Amino acid sequence: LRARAMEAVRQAETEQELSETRVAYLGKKGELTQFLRQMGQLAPKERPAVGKLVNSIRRELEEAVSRKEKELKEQALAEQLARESVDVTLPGRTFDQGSIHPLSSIVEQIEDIFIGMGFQVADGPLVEWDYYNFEAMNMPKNHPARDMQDTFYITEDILMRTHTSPVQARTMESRKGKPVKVICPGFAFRRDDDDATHSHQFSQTEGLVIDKNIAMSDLKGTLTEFAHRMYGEDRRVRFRASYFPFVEPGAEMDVSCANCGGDGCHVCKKTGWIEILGAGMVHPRVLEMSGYDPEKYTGFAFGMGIERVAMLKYGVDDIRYYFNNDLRFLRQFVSL
Ligand code: FA5
Repeated sequence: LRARAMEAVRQAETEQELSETRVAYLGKKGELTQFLRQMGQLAPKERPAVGKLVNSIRRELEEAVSRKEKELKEQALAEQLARESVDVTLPGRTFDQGSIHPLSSIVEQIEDIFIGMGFQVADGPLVEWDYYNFEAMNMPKNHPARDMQDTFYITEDILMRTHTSPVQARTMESRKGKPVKVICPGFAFRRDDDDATHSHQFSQTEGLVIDKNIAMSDLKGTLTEFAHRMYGEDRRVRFRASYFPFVEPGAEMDVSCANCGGDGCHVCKKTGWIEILGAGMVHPRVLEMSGYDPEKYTGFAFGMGIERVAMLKYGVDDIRYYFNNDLRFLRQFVSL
């Protein structure tokens, strides 16, 4: 019995098996316990010796069981540790990381350049009164220049702004006749057909400087400096006379094409130049309507197309890439 019991303990492979073995020999109905119960049937003088023997077997068995129990526990722990161990040499799981959209990055660069020249950043609503979008910009109702900027109307008097110029009038009103030096980046909307260089929703940055003795040379100097800081000192700029009802005189600024270096290619439509903004000296009527005395103050304003600035900077030849959310396009800008 002793040998059988010890062998059973030795062979137990799990704590469950060990516990079953212990019950089988040492439990209330276990073999060894039964044996002790039958002691009454022995002759009285044999009882002490047999009792001693059985008790010593019992102790030995109990010790063997607890040793084995410890052993099995350690083994289970080792197995669990092995199972749960982390292989630090395995390649990590990659996860997609977002990045700044190239247009947002361009806006930040534009803001940095102008803030560096002493400008503040102003803001205005996208849904705008006809008054600020057109009338305060010297385009009364039925003015033919309104046709150049057909828009989406909400009501007869409320529309999606067609340019960032209404922020000029709003800023002048809030400054109440004091000097102004702001840029205002934001969305604009037009009923233009979408193509490689036009979108029905796009972004502009307005600029407005009003003070005493502001001249056309300030406009040219500021915008030339902007182009050099944005594109590099080697890029050339040129100003062409143009017309906008809210400035006099008006101009447009072109930057030499980076794609062909000015020789002419498909990006610049073979001209060597790309137009990025409209500008001019603020019209006296516009100053007057927003509470400034045109005899005392002069100013210049400009409005640049942010997508155009970005296309020129990154050599992108279709504006629609900026809005399609194609990850193959956007991932090229993750380092911005
Ligand atoms: C204007 O919007 C004037 N408000 C700019 C201005 C401001 C002139 C202050 C004088 C003084 P224009 O319509 O040309 O002008 O637009 C300016 C720029 O916005 C364009 O050079 C172009 O880069 C961009 N732009 C205009 N329409 C679109 C369009 N549908 N999609 C993408 N960019 C556009």
